[in-house]
Amino acid sequence: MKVIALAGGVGGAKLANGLAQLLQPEDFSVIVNTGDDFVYSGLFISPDLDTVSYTLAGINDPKNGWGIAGDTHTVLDSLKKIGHPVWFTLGDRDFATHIERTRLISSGLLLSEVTRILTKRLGVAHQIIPMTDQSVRTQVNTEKNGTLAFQEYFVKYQYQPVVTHITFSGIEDARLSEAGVEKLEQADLVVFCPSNPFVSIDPILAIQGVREILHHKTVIAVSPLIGGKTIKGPAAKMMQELGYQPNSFTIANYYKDLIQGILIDSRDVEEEEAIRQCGIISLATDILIPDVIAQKRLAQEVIKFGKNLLLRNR
Ligand code: FO1
Repeated sequence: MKVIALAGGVGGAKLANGLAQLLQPEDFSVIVNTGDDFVYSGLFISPDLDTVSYTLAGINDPKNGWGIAGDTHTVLDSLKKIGHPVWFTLGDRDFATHIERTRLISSGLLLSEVTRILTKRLGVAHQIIPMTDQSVRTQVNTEKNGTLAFQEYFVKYQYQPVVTHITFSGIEDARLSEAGVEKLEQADLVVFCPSNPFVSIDPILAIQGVREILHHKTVIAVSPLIGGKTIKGPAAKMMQELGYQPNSFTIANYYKDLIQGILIDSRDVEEEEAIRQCGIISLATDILIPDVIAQKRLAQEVIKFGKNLLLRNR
């Protein structure tokens, strides 16, 4: 069975890591959101691509989920001392990734080619694919702070501004990367990772042609919410601000034209009936995956659930 995951940052990386532990590189790849990308001090930063890459390489910082474990901050501290504005934490080894990515992009390579080179150098066997080689930038429109670039909203303002709507600048001209088209078309099972639906999965789904491919696939999602709260990040807060009830039923309903199944947490078992009434099959299990053992266990359940749905769809 060939599986492809759609992922954002930390939550997505964790499930992708579990799947990568169980499936061979030819049977599993990940398409990653690049709407969070930005240029910081002239460097091309791809936070979600790096979070997924570092996690699959086993070098991610286990406390934050992003960045590299044990990284030092000499460059950042020195920048601060000489007056450089510092609102985004970059470790020294992480800086090396951004410098090299920027060099390779400036030499004319596509982001997907650069990602292939960088992940290979990290020893990642599975393919990590940026959603597009074109520039798409997530813009968060807020009640009091106007339009913010995603990292400004997320890191500089600590996702405190109230969100009114979200847009993906450049999306009209974006195309799924070549590797993305190939892997998505080959896939038997597509998994939406437990990532923020509005700012991690939606940018991927907004790319021309993606929804059309998915309409012919068996697709399952893993909820990013437990007991109405986000495991990490602003998904629940955003849902409330955008007029949704923050729960796993809302997630199922939000994806209902694309998914056939959803994994929710056992603590949300009472939402199963409402999910069933949307025509979606649910599986209630433990979806909290803080470590590799838990990531592998959930990935096993995802694969088994997906196989059952594939058999039903035949
Ligand atoms: N998240 C933060 O909350 N604060 C940071 O300073 C920060 C730095 C950072 C550096 C590199 C990287 O790859 C990710 C980083 N993140 C940071 C995480 C990132 O902003 C978010 O995880 C994603 O963009 C949302 O998926």
